[in-house]
Amino acid sequence: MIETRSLDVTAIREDFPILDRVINGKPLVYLDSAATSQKPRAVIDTMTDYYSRYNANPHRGVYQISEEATAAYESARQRVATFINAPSPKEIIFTRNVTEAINLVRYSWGRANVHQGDRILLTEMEHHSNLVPWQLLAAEVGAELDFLLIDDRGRLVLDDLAQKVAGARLVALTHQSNTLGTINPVKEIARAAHQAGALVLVDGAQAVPHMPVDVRDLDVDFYGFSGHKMCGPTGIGVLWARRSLLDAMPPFLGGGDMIKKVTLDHATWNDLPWKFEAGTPAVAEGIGLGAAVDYLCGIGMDRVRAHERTLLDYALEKLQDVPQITVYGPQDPDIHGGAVSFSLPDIHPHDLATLIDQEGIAVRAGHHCTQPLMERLGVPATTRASFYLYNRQDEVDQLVEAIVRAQKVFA
Ligand code: C6P
Repeated sequence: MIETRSLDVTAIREDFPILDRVINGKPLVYLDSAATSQKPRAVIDTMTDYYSRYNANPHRGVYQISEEATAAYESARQRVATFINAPSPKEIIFTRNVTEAINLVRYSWGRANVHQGDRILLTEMEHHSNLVPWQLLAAEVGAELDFLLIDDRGRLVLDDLAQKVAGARLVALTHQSNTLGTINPVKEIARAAHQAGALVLVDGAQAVPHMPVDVRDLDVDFYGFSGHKMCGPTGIGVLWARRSLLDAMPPFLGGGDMIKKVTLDHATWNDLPWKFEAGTPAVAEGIGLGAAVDYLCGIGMDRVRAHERTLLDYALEKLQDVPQITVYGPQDPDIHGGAVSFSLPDIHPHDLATLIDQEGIAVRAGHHCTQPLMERLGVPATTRASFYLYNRQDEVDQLVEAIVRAQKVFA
């Protein structure tokens, strides 16, 4: 039996009120944190406190509660910067989610810097959020897309990395695959990309919630993630980018707060980061994200990663016991984060997920917004279980038992 002594999961679970829910007569087993994580009371209370005591439009009022809202929102930005070791909070742009962060780069940097005949290098395992924006940009400016392929264990094939990055304008890749769980060697790829003169954008949606991320150490150029997958609220995400890039980039959306001076026919831009934040921001959500960062820091991201690694290792071992199962992604837990996809012959993933739900266990079934990857795996969909800091080893056992019971229903 593998133990996860380093994290006090019993105490952590008390922080998450939703884990008291009973579903279909059974305690909720939540194994869909890759879709969205649950929220600790600290985050819920922080947002309630904002709405109850100092709800106001930030950056605009000279009165006390507006100043309080501004201070709390900007303090959240500072904590987010520290969390990913960004050199400055001015490089932290709040967006709605990682999808918007990537689209911001597409519209602002992409339109100004990617031209006809240029190449953008992606991977076969990208979420649609880090594929479709580049398809749209390529179609608009006449650029080309190229892809790093994966091997049969869901690892990027890097034998031809030097050839593929040569002449590329941008390399855009996920840090951790939401479907396969693969943790990609971002640092190595960034080094090769920079040597070839390409910039590097990383989709960190599945990495920042689950492992320590240091954008300076990774030495990438753009890094995006979503608050709702890291114990924070929906409606808030982050784009980090190098200061020099942000300074040179034109604004994304136009409107209030992103300007310095406006005349009838002209406008000048606000300082960073507000140049990229038009309109009233998601104040409660930003403050909530700050509370989520505090919560995760209090636990320690290295411990979160170690806990998930242990659960994943255990899950990979236990899933082997299920007859005829196909488990996707690397078998090495060092390069496999806390999400595991699998399929069974003759049971559609949706049917499997529905039967598992009858036991109170929430897993996701579908293409996970990675349709080209499904094509590569040769399946229309998979069932996916994803773990977080509040999951216990016995929940993995319950999942495996539920899968075996579902198999009997279809036998
Ligand atoms: N993946 C999943 O169940 P947004 O919607 O912008 O917060 O996140 C998009 C996104 C981008 N990249 C990766 C690697 C992701 O995993 C996600 C979200 C969820 O896998 C919902 S499809």
